Amino acid sequence: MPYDFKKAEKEFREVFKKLFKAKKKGKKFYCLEMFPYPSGRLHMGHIRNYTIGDVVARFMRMNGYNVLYPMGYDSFGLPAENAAIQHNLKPKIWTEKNIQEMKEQQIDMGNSYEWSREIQTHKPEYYKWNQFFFIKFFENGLVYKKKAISNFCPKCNTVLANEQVHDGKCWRCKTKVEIKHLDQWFLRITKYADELLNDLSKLDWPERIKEMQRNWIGKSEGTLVKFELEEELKKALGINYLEIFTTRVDTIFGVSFIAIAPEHPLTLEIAKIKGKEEEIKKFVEEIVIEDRFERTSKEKIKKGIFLNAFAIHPFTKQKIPIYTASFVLPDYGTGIVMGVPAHDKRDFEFAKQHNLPILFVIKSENTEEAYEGYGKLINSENFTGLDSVEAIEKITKELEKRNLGKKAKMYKIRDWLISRQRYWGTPIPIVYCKKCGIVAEKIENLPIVLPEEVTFGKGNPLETAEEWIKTKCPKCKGDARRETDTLDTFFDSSWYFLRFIDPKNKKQPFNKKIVEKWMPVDVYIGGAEHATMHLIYARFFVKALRDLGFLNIDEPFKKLVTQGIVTLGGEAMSKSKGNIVDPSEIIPYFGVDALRFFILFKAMPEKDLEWSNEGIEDIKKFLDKVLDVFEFFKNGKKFGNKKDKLILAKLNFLIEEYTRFIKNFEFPYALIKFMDFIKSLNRYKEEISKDAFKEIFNKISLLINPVCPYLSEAIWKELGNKGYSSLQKWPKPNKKFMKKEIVIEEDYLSDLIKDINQIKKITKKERLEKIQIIIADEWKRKAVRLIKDCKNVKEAIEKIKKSKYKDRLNELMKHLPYFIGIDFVPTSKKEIEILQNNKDIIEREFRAKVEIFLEKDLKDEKAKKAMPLKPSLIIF
Ligand code: ANZ
Ligand code: ZN
Repeated sequence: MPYDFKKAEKEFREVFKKLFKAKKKGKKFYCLEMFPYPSGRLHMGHIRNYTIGDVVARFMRMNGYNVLYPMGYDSFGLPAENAAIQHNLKPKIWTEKNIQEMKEQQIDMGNSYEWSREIQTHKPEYYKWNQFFFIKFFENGLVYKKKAISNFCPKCNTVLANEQVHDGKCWRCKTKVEIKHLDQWFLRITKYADELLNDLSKLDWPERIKEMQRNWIGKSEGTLVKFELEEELKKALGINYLEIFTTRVDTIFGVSFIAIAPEHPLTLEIAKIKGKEEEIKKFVEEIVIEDRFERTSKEKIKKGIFLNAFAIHPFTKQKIPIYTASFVLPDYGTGIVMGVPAHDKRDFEFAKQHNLPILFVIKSENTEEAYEGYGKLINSENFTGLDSVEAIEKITKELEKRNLGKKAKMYKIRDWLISRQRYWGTPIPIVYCKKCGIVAEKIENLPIVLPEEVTFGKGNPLETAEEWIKTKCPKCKGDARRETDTLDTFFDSSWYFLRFIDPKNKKQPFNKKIVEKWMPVDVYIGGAEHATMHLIYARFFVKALRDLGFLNIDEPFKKLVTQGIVTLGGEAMSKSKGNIVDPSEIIPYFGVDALRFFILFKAMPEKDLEWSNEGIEDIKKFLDKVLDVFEFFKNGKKFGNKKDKLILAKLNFLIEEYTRFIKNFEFPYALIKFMDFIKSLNRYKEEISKDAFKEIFNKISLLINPVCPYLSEAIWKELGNKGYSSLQKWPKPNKKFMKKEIVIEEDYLSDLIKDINQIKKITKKERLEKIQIIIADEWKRKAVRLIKDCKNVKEAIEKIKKSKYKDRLNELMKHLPYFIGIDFVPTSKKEIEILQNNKDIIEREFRAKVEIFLEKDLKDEKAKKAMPLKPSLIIF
């Protein structure tokens, strides 16, 4: 009988909605998924994310933990505003309708969320605290306003943070970004660069994600070197040196030019002195609009202009020409570099263009191109002959002695640009007063609520809310105007996990004590695309809030699981590729449980998951089979008990292994074990007693709960149990039943049946007539016993080579990995006995005749392939 999943879903959906609550006491476990942007519909990526999370939450809850498992919506953001423009819908209405739809789908999925903690970031109750934090940051110098070269997306009509520019394009709409000079608000994330970097080592995160953060923070250790200016410039500029940052001070004897960033204030000043003002002004205008990515790429031709100026080499005292060049960025290092054409590709191209000397100072075979590696110094006065690493140290020391340089650390990470010229976000709680200047709102005036009466379509809609903009200065009560920029929505998602802990607090963003009890998040599950933005911002927020006294932890997310993407035809599902499988079209056919099972079974969480309709169909059939066996038990009149011992042993081994796999996030392995067990149960169902059956289904309904919550509850109820399986204790294996010698026979048999099926599939035989099973010789058993405790195949081979079996290594190679770590190798007599006992089962399974041979009794080449526990098989 097929499982009536629709009935179960209907019944328990309403139960799950209200069943789960974190308790006041007990060992805490905070399980969190990255909350979604309410686009309106769940896609497979969401489903995967939430299924993994729910397995963890349910498993930990059943294992006695006090689980906090909330859900909410990251509901500010551009799409709502674009919808407003396109469909003439208010962002709030559009957003809240989407949340409603998405939430219904999430409830369908049967997740064990505590819905009463739900957060929606567009609600004033929430964003009030964004404003509160903004003011606290402002008061403590962590937020500031400055005119800056900003990345501007012409399509989204707003500025973007550096992190939101990918390869020179807008992260959201892929439009090429433009560069603009604008007044913007920044969060001083750079203050925490070192700590953000160092604390990565404390985190149980995928190494890949940590590496991306390390690169993003981009710590670089090198040397600051002062190049003395020529006399004329010293006088005119009032400074004596140009300071450069280099990681390769070992190449200092190869310097043939110095280059200053076009936007660097010194560029124009020197140009003025040297009568090149007009030319340089034009050049700067041209360069400033190019993006960072192109400017620094090694492929692009580098533009530059000689400034008619010179500096003096700190060692050789030679005159070095000073240029301005596009590849030098104004906001990294000192914005000035020393050019070493022989050892830097960009400098090499630049030197060729400008006819500058290319002097090799690190030994290299090939002088046709730049050699960027380390090596032995040449042409470097006293330092000649040293190795790069040693030279860097010695040259830096020498410069220090002469007061011309010092060791230095630089970071690539820039302060986080948080202001956006858009409507659907948190209003920045700042007013501009003619008398007092930039003034933060008073805390008691919060929230500054987003006005509803605005006009969309051109520029920042908030600028059209004239009545709202007009306000009084909190300091002097005089006329003032509100800031019309809103906060980047990444601000909202940088602390939502703290609000979930204390979501209804009206007096504070959250209570410190309660937050300290629940934080950090024990497992955080989400997409790897958040490796830099969200996952750096949230870490920064926690550190900043710690320093302002709001909490006392250093890191928000102890363990991070980044799930792989869902693909179809090997490519990520996407609208543009037209290869989307919509969960809402899958669920009515196969049910929530089958979808969840399939997603967990098909791939390890971190790996990409290829969608397959046949795959989910198979899972559906499997779940029906579980129900078939269950029906058999419920309706059965006559039960045997010959296999009780065996099946109870198997059940308890399953509990042990399945639990271990789930704990380690190895869901596919857990589910393979589960499926194997059901196969055995089905095979022996006629010889299992009613009591054993009852015990088995009680345990099964619990084991399957995290994966298939609806099926779990349905079975639990049918068994006549009270309450809900979701709230029961996780089963423990009973050692009393776990006897290896009982299951070895059954394991042997199921492996053998699997192997026969495999061969049947490979040889494409519809029906089998005869199966010959050939048992391995006794000497192979001795050899295998010799290597079974080896750590790996390599070690096993070494061991055989040293034994008396060294000449027969080839004959032992088949299935060698299978024997590593195996705990029991039966004699050939025992194997024959097992086969004789179960011959009829195999014959029934394949409706074919079974013949059993000893390896030495059969002349066939295939017979030689027989190994202990892995007989050779010949089928007809
Ligand atoms: C001389 C030199 C010789 C360099 C050589 C490299 C190789 P990271 O590792 O990224 O920190 N640099 C410094 N400031 C720069 C700026 N504002 N814009 C563009 N490039 C800048 O790289 C440091 C290196 O990047 C520095 O070391 C400098 O070039 C360049 F054979 O100095 B090097
Ligand atoms: Zn004022």
